[in-house]
Amino acid sequence: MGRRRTSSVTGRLPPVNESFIRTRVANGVGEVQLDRPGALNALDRSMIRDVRSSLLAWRDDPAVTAVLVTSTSDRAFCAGGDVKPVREVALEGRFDTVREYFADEYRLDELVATYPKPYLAVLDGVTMGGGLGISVHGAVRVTTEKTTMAMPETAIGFVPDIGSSHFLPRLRGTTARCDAVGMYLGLTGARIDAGDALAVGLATHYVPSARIDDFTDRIRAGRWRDALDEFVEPAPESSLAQRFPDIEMVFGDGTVLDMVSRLDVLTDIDATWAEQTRTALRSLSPTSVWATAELMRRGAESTLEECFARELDVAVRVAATPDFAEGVRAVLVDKTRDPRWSPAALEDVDPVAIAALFGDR
Ligand code: QUE
Repeated sequence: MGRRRTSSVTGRLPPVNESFIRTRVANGVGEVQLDRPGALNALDRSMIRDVRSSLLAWRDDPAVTAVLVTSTSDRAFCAGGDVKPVREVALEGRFDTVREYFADEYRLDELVATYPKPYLAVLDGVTMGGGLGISVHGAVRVTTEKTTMAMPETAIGFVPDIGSSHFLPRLRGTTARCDAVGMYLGLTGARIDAGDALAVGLATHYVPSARIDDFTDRIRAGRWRDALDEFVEPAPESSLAQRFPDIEMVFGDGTVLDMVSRLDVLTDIDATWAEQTRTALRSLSPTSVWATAELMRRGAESTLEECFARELDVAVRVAATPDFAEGVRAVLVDKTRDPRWSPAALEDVDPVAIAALFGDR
């Protein structure tokens, strides 16, 4: 596993004892380095706890005027929550522990969202799921040509969480109506690049990867505004933006089956994109896809706090479904990528089962 070259100014941060994060404070900047490169910085309970402790201490420390979050991996910022142990615990029926895991994670995300000091995240690599939770809610999200962003949970029989039912429906515009692009990203788990992330507002800045070490050194020297002024370059073009009209037509309203059927029948949308999107939607957990559409619709009219609370209830119930155990097995445990979903088709999902995931009665 490659490691970023040692920073010329600061060197690598000393490890927190027995921890997958490193921290330091210098020149008024509190820095968290995610340091679990072998797991692409997937967030386990200890990381969630340790990052939150640092943020809480720095929030109330007048010597800290800004927070920087980086990674020691040259491949990933953070691939998500560490869901393999969550699967184990769920298979043992220990749903109180499942709930504690997600509650801890969302509490951290909420702290980022309400952080009273400038919060800067450097997303120089894979950034998925929980990785968005500790970045997108902050003020500054810097991308590079190595950034790959996604909310890929429907591929593992889970649902987009970490507050995404608040920010995905609001990507482009502020009306209560659910944004079609957010619906598309949440349902399909589509991977997007820096240009796309900037076009939809998930990212705020672009810096070429080769300049990231100098950029972060400038921030560590206590000069984050200068760093942005000096190193930020224009956003690359977005291929996703070219698809906005198609995405609007397909994902703008209606049920999941309406959306799939529009991919089949609309003749004025890009045929290659329609085919890829149809194949993707048909390969993901049908239950997860239906639950995600409902999460996005409800999230469009909810506060962030309400979204976290709803996501927590839904996440714990989804973790009890066979699709979660099967999806995590197929993608992350055995890596066979051959999940057998139950029910197997979008047409076979029972609306009553989806309502039950939301606690409706
Ligand atoms: C969907 C997900 C995750 C995923 C892949 C998906 C996820 C996650 C990881 C991941 C990746 C590499 C690791 C690891 C976990 O992949 O949440 O431990 O080494 O954490 O399609 O939701």
